[in-house]
Amino acid sequence: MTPADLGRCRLYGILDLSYVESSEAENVAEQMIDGGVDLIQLRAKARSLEEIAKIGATLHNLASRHGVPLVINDYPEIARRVRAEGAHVGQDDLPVAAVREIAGANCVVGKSTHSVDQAIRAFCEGADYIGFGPIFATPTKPDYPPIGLDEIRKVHDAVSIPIFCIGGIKLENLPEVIEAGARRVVIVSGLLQARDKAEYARSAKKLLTFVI
Ligand code: TZP
Ligand code: MG
Repeated sequence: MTPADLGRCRLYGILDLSYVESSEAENVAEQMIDGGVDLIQLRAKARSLEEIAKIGATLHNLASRHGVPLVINDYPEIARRVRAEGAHVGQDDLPVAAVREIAGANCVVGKSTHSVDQAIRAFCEGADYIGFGPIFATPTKPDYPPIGLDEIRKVHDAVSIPIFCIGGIKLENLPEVIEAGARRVVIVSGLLQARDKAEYARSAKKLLTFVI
């Protein structure tokens, strides 16, 4: 995946295994792809490395058949092993250059940021994209205070890599997130808990498609 490909991504779906049984991961990823997510991340906070690598390989197989890039959260070594297109890390993980070294030069590297200052630092560190949030309070990342909508414009003025707003974003509040300046978003629980996940993604994508 090139930076230009990344720039075309609007809807980032995270397959978070705290919402999805491992046995359902492939099926859910298929629904996300059907709904038009531009990127999929595998996020697995309490699973063994072997299990994450196994699911990662299955998802990569599926996603690459559909031309959808796969990103592995937290484990650049697994990103390399399953030939994922991206590796994503947080503030407490290795620096971007070290992640790139492990994941491989062809892997894009994303970083979670929780303030405009952190976003600037991730940009200077060489991240290919950032997550920016939580915008709203969210049970998916409960210990982080929400940033609020007002910072969205500030972060877009401050850094020029793709910014994916994240945290508590649902179909219901997506219009106001876009209105506040977001061009790209990540949706986790809203999508994974939707009765019809493909339709949910499709609706979100439609709202994002017309954003300049
Ligand atoms: N980073 C910042 S907020 C968040 C992460 C991983 C969780 C987003 O999940 P949800 O369910 O869309 O609020
Ligand atoms: Mg991490």
